[in-house]
Amino acid sequence: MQMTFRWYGEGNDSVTLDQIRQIPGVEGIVWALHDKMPGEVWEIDEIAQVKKQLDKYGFNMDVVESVNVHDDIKTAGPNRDLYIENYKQTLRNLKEFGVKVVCYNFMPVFDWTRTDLFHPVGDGSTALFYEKDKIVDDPEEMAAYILKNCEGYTMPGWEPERMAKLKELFAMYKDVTKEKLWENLKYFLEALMPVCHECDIKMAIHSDDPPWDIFGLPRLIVDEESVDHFVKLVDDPYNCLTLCSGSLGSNPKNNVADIVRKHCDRIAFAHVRNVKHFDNGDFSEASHRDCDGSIGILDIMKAYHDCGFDGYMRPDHGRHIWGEKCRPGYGLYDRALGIMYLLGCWDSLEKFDK
Ligand SMILES: [Mn+2]
Repeated sequence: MQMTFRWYGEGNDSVTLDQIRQIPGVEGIVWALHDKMPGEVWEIDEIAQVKKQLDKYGFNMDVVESVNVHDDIKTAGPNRDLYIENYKQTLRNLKEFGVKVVCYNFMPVFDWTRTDLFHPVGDGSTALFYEKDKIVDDPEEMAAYILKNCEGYTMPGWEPERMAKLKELFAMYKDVTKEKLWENLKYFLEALMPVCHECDIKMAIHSDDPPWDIFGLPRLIVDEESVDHFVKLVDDPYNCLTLCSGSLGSNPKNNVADIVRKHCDRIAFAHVRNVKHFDNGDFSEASHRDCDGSIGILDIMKAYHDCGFDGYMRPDHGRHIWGEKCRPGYGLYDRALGIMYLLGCWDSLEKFDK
């Protein structure tokens, strides 16, 4: 297992590489070109700038999160082949820098969704929170809330320009049923696989967050059955998963450790975080410690260890603690604590569970 840390880039993150270097065990930075719109080619000179920044600290840039997929690809729109060609070119350019895994998602309209970005946890810290009854029929209200509360950061998938076109986006997806979305995903991946082989880059889809349909929009990667379907849809070792324990674990019916055991060979990138379920279907993000949440972090880590997982891992969202001002979910302190917890689990397993 190789531990990584997500970083939003110079001038775009309250956390610095200098700080990340002081967290034990971090080998690579999970990065992206955040100024790029979906569908644009990531150019060599732009990638080279990030490489230069990471090289200074000895971090690898093996994992990209995310190269976003254009809506024309998700909806089979008129320019989908053009955008797929652009995506292939981006993969070829990333290969020049040794990139091994590209995380992406195939969620319609919205990326991850929460109803409160700074919900009190009860100990003076705050965390991302999802109140089921608030996600009913007004996506614009929710988008306005997210934009107002993101501490001045642009959140991937929630760019103000994109949210301004919400009605248009919903219209684009009007006829995209779940079956059609699966078909469009298959078309996209089948087109990319030869380039992935040529470049030795794994495409790793992120689980949908939350793992159920919202505002009438279909969501694909939501449970064990859909993960089974996904790996068979394009049965290729380069067609992989970013298995996000927090996303899948938001549904109490999902047993994430079971999914890890079943599909470990197709998990290229592991997001590990904890979620606390409430009886009414709401959930709160929690510290990485097993007993602070509901999804069984220890079982998940043991499953990865038992399977000999040698892919990339990162702590996922953290709480906002010690008064830190940061991008929601992406502060330094709680994610650093998360890493120490995950590495503590891993080191113990390595030593005592051979
Ligand atoms: Mn995740």
